[in-house]
Amino acid sequence: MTLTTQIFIALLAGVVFGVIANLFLSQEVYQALEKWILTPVGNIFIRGIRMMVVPLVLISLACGAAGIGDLKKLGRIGGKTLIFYMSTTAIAITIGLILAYIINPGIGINLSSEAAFQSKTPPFIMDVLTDIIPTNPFAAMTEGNMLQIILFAILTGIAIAYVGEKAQPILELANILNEVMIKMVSIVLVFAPYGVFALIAKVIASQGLEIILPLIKYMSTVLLALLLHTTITYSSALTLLARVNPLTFFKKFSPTMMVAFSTSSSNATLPVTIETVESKLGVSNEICSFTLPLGATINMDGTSIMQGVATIFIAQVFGIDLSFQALLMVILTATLASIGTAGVPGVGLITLSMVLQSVGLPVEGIALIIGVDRILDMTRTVVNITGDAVATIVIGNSEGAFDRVKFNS
Ligand code: DAS
Repeated sequence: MTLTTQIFIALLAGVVFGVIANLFLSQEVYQALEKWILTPVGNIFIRGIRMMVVPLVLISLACGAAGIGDLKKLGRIGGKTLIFYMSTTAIAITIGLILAYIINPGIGINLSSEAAFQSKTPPFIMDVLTDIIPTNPFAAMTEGNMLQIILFAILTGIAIAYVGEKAQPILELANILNEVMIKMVSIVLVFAPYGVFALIAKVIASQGLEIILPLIKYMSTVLLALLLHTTITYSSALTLLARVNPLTFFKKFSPTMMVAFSTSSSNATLPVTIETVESKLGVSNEICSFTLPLGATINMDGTSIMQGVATIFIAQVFGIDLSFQALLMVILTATLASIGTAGVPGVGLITLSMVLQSVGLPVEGIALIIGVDRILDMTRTVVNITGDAVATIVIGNSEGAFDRVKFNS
C-alpha cells in the first residue's frame, strides 16, 4: 500500500475517531487518550518535520544556489531563467494571499486560546532586511533563524559555483548530503499516517465537525489559486512571451502533469518533463537540460501558493491579524523557501514551518492542515513542473532554440 493511500486511510480513520470521541467518549476517557496517545504521537510527527527544516533548507538551498551559479557559464540564459522563476513564484504567492483574504478559510473557528502566540509589533522593514545578514551563521542555525540561514546557504552555493573546479568536492558532498536529507524526509514521512491520524483525531475531537468546513474552504482556496495561476499566469506567458497557443501546450503536457500528480514529486517527474518539453514541445536540449533540472529544485509556484494560503488560514484560526509588512515577509520567505524545497513529496509542508516562523505564527498550526496536505501536494506538484515547462518554452523562444513547427505538429 502506497504512503498516499496510508495517509488517506489515516485521515478518514482520524475523522471517524474524532467524531466518536467528540460525541460519545467521556471527558476523562478522552483526556487520558489525548494525554497518552494523541498528543505525543502528533508532537512526535510535528517535531520530526521541524527537525528537518534547518538541515534540509541549508543543504538543498546551497545545492540549488550552486546550480544557479552556472549563470557564469550560461549568463544571459541563466539570468532570464532566474528572473522568470522568481517572478512567477512571487505572482503565485500573491494570488494565493489575495484569494485567501477573499475566501477567509480560517474564519469561523477560533483557537486563539490554544496558541502560545504573543502578538508583537512587526519589526521595521529595513531592520528586517539588514537582520537577514547573519553575524554568526552557526548561531543562526542553532537558533533556527531561517532568513539568515537562507541567505547564508544561497551565498555559499553561489560561491561554490564561482570557485569552480576546486570546489567540486564540496559541491559533490553537498549533493550527497542533499540526497541524505531527502532520504531522512522519506523516513520521517513513514510516520505520517500515525501523525495524521493523531492530529486530525485530536482536532476533530476538540473542535467537532465544525473544523471540517474551514478545512474544505482551505483546500478549495489552494486548489482555486493553483487553477488560476496555471490558467492565467502560464497561459498569458505562453501567449504573450512565446506567442504559442496554450491549449496546444496543455494538451501535449497533460500526460506529464498526470505523472506529477501521481508521484507528488518534481524530481521523479523530471525525466518525463524533459522528454516532453524537448521532443513534443520543441525546445532544444541545451535549454531543457539547464532550465528543467534547475526548475525542479528552485521553482515551486504550486508550493508557494499552498504556503501563502496556509499562512493566512493559520493566522485566521488563531485570531492573528497579519500586517502588510508581515505579508511582504511571507512573499519573500516563501519565494526563498521555494528555492530550498527539494522536489520530493511533503517537503512543502516542511518549509511551511519556516514561513510561519518568519512572521511569528504558531508552527502548531501545521497540525490543522497536515491531514489534507497529501491531496494538495499532488496538485501543487503538477503546478510546480508546469511552471518549469512554461519557463523553458519562453526562454527557448527568446533564445531562438524553440521549434515552433514541432510544437504545433
Ligand atoms: N512535492 C513537492 C514537489 O515535488 C512539492 C511540495 O512538497 O510542496 O514539487
